Amino acid sequence: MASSGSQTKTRGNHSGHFVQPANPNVATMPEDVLYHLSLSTSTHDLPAMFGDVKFVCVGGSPTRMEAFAKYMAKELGLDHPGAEYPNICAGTDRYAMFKVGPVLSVSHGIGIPSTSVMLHEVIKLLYHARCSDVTVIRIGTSGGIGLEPGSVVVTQQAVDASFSPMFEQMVLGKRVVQRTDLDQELAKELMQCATDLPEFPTVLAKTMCTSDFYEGQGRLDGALCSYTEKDKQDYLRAAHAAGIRNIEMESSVLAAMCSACGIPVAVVCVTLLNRLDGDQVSSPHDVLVKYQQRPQRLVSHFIKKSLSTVW
Ligand code: R2B
Ligand code: URA
Repeated sequence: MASSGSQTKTRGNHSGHFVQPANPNVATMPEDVLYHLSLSTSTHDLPAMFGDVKFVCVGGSPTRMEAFAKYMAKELGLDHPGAEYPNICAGTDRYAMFKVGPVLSVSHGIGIPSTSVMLHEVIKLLYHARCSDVTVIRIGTSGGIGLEPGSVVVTQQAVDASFSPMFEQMVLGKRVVQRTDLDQELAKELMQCATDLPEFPTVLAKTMCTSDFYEGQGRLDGALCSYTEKDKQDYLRAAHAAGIRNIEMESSVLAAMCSACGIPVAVVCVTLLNRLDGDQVSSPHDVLVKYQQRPQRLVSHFIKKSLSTVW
C-alpha cells in the first residue's frame, strides 16, 4: 500500500501516543480473534497491514465508506489507473473496511450496539498493529433541528435523549454511565477547515444520540407513535433551546469509547432534513448523495491539512 510520504501533525500532547485498549486482559491473550472483522493476530500481520494508520473514518454505510476511501485516494494523490480498493473484511458481511495510505475507512452499521462492536475490535486492531497518534472521525448523516437541510454539524458534545452528556450501558447487570466528551481542539480544527468550504453551512453544536430512528427521535411516522404532534414539537424545541442542532444514533458510544482509550474523536454529520418541518427523508436521491459528500469533503480537507503539517 502506498504511503503519503508526509508527516502527520500531532495533536496537543498526543505525539507518540500508542493506541491502548482500556482493558489489561488484551495484552495477555495469546491470540485475539477480531471475529466481526474477520481478522486475527495469528492469521494476519496486523502491524504490516495497519501500522501506518493515523485516521480512522467511520460511517454507517459500507458503500459510502468505500466511496470515501476512493475519494481520499484521489485527494491524497494515491489513486492511479487500475487501482483497487479491496474490502479488508471480505471474510464477513458485518462491516466493510478500506485502507488508503494512513486513512482507514470503516462502516459501523446503524446504532450504538453495532458501532460498539466495531469499535471494540478496531481499537484492539490499532493496538495490535502498534498504531500511534490516531484520530477517529465519524462522517455521517443526521436529522437537523432548525437548520437548513444539507447543513453540516461538527459535534461539540454528544448528549442522550434527555439532553445529558452521558452514555449508559448495562454491565454485569448494573447501569454504568460514561461521559460523552469529544476532542474540543479537533472540533475547532474541523471548524477552521469549514471556513475554506463556504459552499455549505457548517455549525459547531450539540448532537443528540438516540437508540431508535422513529419514536426515539420523536417521529410521527413510525409503526408506533405514543404522543401528539404538539408533544413532538415541544420536545424538539426544548432540544433546540438546549443547544442541540442534530440527532443521530452513534455519537455517544463513539465519544465514550474513544475517550476512555485516550483516542481523539470527532463527529461530523450532514443534516438530511429539518425535523421541525417533518419526519420523512424524502429529498431526491441525487440531493441526498450530494449532502452525504459534505462531511467527506470537510474531513478530507482536514486530513490533507493535517498531513501537510501546516495550519
Ligand atoms: C444516521 O442515519 C442512520 C439512520 O438512518 C443512523 O446510523 C444515523 O446515526
Ligand atoms: N439519521 C438519523 O438518525 N435521523 C435522521 O433524522 C436522519 C438521519
